[in-house]
Amino acid sequence: MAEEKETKSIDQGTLELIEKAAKEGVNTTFDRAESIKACPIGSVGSCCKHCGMGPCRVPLPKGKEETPEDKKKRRGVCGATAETIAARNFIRMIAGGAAAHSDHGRGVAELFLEVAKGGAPGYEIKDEQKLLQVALDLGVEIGERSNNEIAADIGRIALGEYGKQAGELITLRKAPLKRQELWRKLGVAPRGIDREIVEIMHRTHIGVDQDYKSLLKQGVRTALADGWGGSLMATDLQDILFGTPAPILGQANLGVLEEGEVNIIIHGHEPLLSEMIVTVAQEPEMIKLAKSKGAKGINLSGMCCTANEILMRHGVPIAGNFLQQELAIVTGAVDAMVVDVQCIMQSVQTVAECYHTKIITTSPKARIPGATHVEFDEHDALKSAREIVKTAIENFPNRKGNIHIPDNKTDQIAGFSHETINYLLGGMFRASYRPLNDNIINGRIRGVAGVVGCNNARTKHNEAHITMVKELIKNDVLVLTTGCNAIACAEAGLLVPEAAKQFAGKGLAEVCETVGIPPVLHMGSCVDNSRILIAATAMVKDGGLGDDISDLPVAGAAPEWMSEKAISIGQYFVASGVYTVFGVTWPTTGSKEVTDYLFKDMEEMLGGMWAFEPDPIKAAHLMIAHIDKKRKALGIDQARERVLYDMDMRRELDAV
Ligand code: SF4
Ligand code: MSK
Repeated sequence: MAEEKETKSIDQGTLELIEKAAKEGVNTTFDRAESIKACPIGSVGSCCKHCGMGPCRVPLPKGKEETPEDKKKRRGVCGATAETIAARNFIRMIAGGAAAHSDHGRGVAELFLEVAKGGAPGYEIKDEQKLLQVALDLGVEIGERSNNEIAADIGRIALGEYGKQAGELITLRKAPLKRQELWRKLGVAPRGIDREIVEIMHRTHIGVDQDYKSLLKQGVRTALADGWGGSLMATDLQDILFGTPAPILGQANLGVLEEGEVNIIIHGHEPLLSEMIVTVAQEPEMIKLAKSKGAKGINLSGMCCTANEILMRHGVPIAGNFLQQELAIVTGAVDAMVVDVQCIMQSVQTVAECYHTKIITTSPKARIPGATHVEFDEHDALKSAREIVKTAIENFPNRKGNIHIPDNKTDQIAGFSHETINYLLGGMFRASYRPLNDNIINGRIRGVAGVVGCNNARTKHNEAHITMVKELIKNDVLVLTTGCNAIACAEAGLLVPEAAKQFAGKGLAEVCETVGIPPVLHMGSCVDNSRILIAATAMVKDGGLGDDISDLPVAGAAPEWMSEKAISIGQYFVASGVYTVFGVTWPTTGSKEVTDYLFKDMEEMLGGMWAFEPDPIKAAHLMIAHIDKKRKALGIDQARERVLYDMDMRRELDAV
């Protein structure tokens, strides 16, 4: 039993709850990952189901190299080749991911416009400085106009970017100039966000685009529309509405649940309603109501990226990441789990039925049969939030008594937005990335890695995340993190300044100690990967490390990815010039040509490329090798040796 447990997570509390679920006969994703074998076609070929003549499977020949004759036969009923099928499937993943991020961004833009027009009571513009910055970015007149007038123009322009038909996205201008020129030259500068996503769906319909290179190019254009468009605007507008994150202390892991309090978990991705729930949960009448039901108070916590959003701005603790969502309910202490969109397992409802937990869906786009639905009304968000909090409180007396909350939680410092890093490194009056660049040039920091992405039930929970991040920081690579990787790092105690001394290499530890930062910087949720793009751009602009993102000693990774959003994120990192390594599995192994194009040719085109390596130590060393390659190209690979010269060596040099 002990051996079996160890294969499922590196986290003690998670293992305890997997065992509790098993004892109580509750089926979880960990069980299903064992009983449902992944369809083998993913690793031995490709499969298309884009029309009623299929599904068409085009497997690789068994146990031998593919010959040109084999290749001719590897076609669907319509004649589509294995390459076309692999590329179509890959970019449909990008379309799915970009749609999810961008629809999130659209929702924020719609609310933003309502707030500016005074139609969304309870919300206000919290960050005036960022409002003005975004106004400048989008070319909105500032003058003597009120914040609401400026915001209304920003909201209208942002919404327009989704449906724009021609030209290019305004926010592409935030990228380094050389990068923008490259995108234009290659014809991959996105026009409108929705247009690029729709075009993928059109091109991948039977009988349309049947050239894998052309298909993959549209994948690049759409991913750029996500990273530098929809996601970036979601981050910017959320910062204006809810405040730009600054370093804040919080806690993480299932141990943040409180047995004596009404536990409400906010799960999903959009902070629009959860911001209001944070406010309402602190209202004296709500606390009084909770006490009248026998609870000591109300304990709010988060799950997945909604968790990251409310942690970054309010210090609300995080109960767990993707693979811990069912287990939180298995504690028996969750009175309500409030969900919006993305990464919510449908099985939270079936698990909840074994306990007393109420699953409350809130988005008209995401319903779950059996769940309670309280639709988020942005025109009266406080009312929706109060109804939800009340539902949770009323449910507190229904607990069944079989409660077990693991005793594990860790401290974490989150809130490292681009603006914060700028300020922390350079100070209020000379905010800049100069000290970071200087420390990269002098070799104390070897490079920077963005490590992000999901959990995947096909691998041991959090193991690859933590193994990779520890290996990187041990080798003096500063890690920027978002999403479920950030939560894994928090749970492993890597998001506190003391972690630098314990886990980081000497150079990185020295810098972290001087600035007072952890060696792993939590930058937010999945849409906040745009913050990493902006940080990379700031490094380029500060000088000394080349004139494009592809010149920087940086790399990206998603060691436990599973969602289509991760593929879109990976592709926009690659298209921005970043070497990006994914773990677990790779979706185009059914076609050598398509895989080679992504893994090799893209570097020539874009300066960034994909790689696949499921072993997290090997993957970390692929990233370090890339970082070293870039250091060499910049001529800063010898910097370390320079500082090691002692007096004798200097005298020797003088004598020459
Ligand atoms: Fe088969 Fe072609 Fe239809 Fe795909 S589009 S299912 S390859 S016939
Ligand atoms: S929540 S997309 S499992 S990171 Fe953003 Fe985690 Fe991946 Fe969802």
